[in-house]
Amino acid sequence: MKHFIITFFAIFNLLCVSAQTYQNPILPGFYPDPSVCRVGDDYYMVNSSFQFFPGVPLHHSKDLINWECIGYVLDRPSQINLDKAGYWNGIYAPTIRHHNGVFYMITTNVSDKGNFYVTSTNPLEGWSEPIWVNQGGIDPEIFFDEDGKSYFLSNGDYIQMAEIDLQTGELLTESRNIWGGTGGRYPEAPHIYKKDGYYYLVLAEGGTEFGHKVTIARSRDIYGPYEANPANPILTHQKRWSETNPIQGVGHADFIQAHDSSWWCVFLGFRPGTTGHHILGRETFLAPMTWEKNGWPVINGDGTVYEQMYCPTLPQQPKAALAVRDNFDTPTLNHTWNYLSNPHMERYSLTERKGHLRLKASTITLDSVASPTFISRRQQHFEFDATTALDAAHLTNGSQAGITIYMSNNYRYTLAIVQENGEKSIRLSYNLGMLNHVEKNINIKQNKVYLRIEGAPYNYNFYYSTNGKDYIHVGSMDSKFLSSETAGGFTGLVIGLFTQSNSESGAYADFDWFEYQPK
Ligand code: 6LW
Repeated sequence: MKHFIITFFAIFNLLCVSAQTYQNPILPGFYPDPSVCRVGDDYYMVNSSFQFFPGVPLHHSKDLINWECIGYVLDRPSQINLDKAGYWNGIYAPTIRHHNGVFYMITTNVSDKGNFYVTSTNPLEGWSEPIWVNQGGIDPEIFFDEDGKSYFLSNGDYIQMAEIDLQTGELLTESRNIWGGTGGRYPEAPHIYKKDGYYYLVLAEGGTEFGHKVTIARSRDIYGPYEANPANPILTHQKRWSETNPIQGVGHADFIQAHDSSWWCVFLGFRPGTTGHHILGRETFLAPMTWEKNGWPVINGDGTVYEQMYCPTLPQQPKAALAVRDNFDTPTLNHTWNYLSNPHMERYSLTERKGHLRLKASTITLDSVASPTFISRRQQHFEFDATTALDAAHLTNGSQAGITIYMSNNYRYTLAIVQENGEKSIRLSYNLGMLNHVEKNINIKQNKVYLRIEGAPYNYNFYYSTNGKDYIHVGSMDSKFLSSETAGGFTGLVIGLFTQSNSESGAYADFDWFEYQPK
């Protein structure tokens, strides 16, 4: 019996050690440039958001693995001017920190006055107006030293730093160059951590593509000189053994010591599939870290990470899965949804027809970098069904309403119900840079239609239905033409619902529900 028990526990232990403990990415879909902070055993994470409103999604977790979106940091126009911000512009990489009971979110609006920060004592109650900082570059952070001084860092050709007055945002010293990295292009995403008498300065280098990496240097003086880790880069998939890793382009890391003293880092990466084209944007990943006897950190053993992770974690506290269907019966849209640029809120209504989202068309179309009538959610899975039911009875000639898989004002596939000369049709079209084409037009008599985009591994399939049961295939389109490699930009694909018109004729459509079902 004793032997049996020992054998049983040995096998049990083996199974535990070799069991997968979590899945990367921890935030799938377009969630780039992560930064994380801890308050007791609560973790908060922010990501860049570019031309989308509200700006800077804020997630909360108890275990660093399971996250829930609890709102957005920049949720009112006075904090975020996105005028003409396309998918290369708007809000770049943010940093989040908690210091003396106050949260700081520090970022850049490249479509406005550059670097700024906002503060909050309770993120659920909102954040301050922006405090602008007169230092150029991007990827800013504030480092709070133990002696009470605070420093503002950002990148240029070098990482530059100045002491800052936290109340006013005024720089108290000249900005000085402190480190330029190890020679990779685009030294950026600087973060300083103080540990065992050293200032550790962590950077991203190589640019946010396949050559991306994380490097680190240290100094006993915050201004340097910084000594580079001989083992740099500490995280990269630009290695031969990472050639076939589904995760590529890892970099832009932020470190965090958990409440059980373990160390972790969050960082971005992307999953290009076998075609070398990524469509889900840059996503957020997590890896364990250790500090070695020589005083340098090591990320997941050899600076390589995987989708399936096998390491001890904090006790996990899974979050409830997001509802597949949104019936539009809440007083406000939930946190899944984002607008483009600064939305014209009078064109959106959840109250004028109960249980429906009314989208009122304007002449600002999906081709514009202004704000069309449009709401979107991120594509977070390679395979999914996104379906919506809408009533198009109040379209007018020259207007349309529908669903789109959207990378930018120049790159998207759209399935819409269109009205022209009093006739309605289902129209599938593509916009790929200078290639703009109506692929199919199918006349219909009904006002109530169901539109579906199916995400398949390498393409999208488009369907419509007039009874909600029988879906008719309209066409297929290759997903790689919407990828970041083809379309450019810093974002990822989103699925949007929209209306637009060629005149201000009062056209609108009522969306009854929307479903996003991963497969
Ligand atoms: C981000 C910066 C970057 O701020 O792209 O290429 C910017 N690197 O780190 C947008 O993600």
